[in-house]
Amino acid sequence: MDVRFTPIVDGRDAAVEEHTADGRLRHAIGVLARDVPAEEWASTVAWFARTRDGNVLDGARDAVVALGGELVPETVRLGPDWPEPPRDGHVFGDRFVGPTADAWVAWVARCIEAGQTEVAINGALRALGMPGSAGAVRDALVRPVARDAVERERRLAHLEALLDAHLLFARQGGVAEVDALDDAVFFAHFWVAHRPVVFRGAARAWPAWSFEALAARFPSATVQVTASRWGAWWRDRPSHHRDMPLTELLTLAQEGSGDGTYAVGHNRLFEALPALLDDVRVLPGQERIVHPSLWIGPAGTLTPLHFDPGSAWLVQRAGRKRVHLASPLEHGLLETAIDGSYNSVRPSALSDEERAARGFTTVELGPDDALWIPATWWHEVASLTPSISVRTAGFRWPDDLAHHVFV
Ligand SMILES: O=C(O)CCC(=O)C(=O)O
Repeated sequence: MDVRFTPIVDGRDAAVEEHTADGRLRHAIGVLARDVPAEEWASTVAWFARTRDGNVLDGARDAVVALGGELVPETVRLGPDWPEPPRDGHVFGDRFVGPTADAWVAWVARCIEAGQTEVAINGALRALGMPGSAGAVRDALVRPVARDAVERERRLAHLEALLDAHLLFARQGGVAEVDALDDAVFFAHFWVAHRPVVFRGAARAWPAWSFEALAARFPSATVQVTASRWGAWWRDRPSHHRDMPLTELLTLAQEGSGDGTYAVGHNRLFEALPALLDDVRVLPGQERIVHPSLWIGPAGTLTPLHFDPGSAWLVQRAGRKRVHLASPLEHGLLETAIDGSYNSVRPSALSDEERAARGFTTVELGPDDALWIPATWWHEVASLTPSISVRTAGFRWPDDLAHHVFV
């Protein structure tokens, strides 16, 4: 919409010229000028200012109305001496929310810094459709709160710039692969940088596992599997669980396919098979094994895109898996998040180009390869063949995000 206004002519006299020289009026003109030539606004604003002693912009606003015009806040453009007012809102659920009160307070403080007067700022707020914000001006004048807001805004802009720079970096780097890794290198290059790494052959020295060997070793064990991981299954895990003999699961894993029967992380398999835990060794960065979980399933399992609050090594003990990873800096993925840590995006269903555009990197794990998944990194995991994997935590350094450089 436009500001519609028919300029008056009868107010243009010497007195009007005198008033337009007043700095306050120039502000008023700056506030109101958009599609109408500045001189015409000048005469109108000055004319009304002359007839009223109060807020020049009140007068200007009245003038617009009196003359049958309409002042639409979005079309108001402030003059060059004014900081850009907050305009952008954000989408919250399915609602559009305008700029926050904080943003307005910060803007008022910037206006003061720019030398605008209280009267002019109040007028500008009114013209911008924020008539209730006079309190913000008073706040900004008498309290440090607004200056703090300015500082916060600057800091936020700085952090956003940093985030984008890191994002660029994260996208360029891909996921590193190494054949050897010690604690020091792991700490300096991956833990601190909060970057995943594939450690090829990491579990080569562990006792070998195979479907047949596990079946022979634990012939009477019963394990819990997750059946039918459809919809938001994670909201009610127990209803998707069922018990089955380990030997049956191992046979099914080798002969079947799909996501219908999969022993996933919450299955307490290591509680059922404590002897198996003795075969699990620490990897770089770990001082002991914490939260071990065992994943056994056929080709075709698909763990949807999600992130975990703690870092972990995902170790492939038999078969192959494909993992699509994305950095937590990929803030676009926050828009499609479900229940916080899951996501409706299915990277495996996207084309290579779409995946790259969303910042995904893909790695494949073969027997005894391990992938370090840093806390909060998005990952979707698909098994390409019958598969046995182990996931462990227990790192030497607190897995709290303050220890990573990005936060
Ligand atoms: O292997 C899988 O299917 C999922 C593993 C996973 O999500 C994890 O280790 O965090």
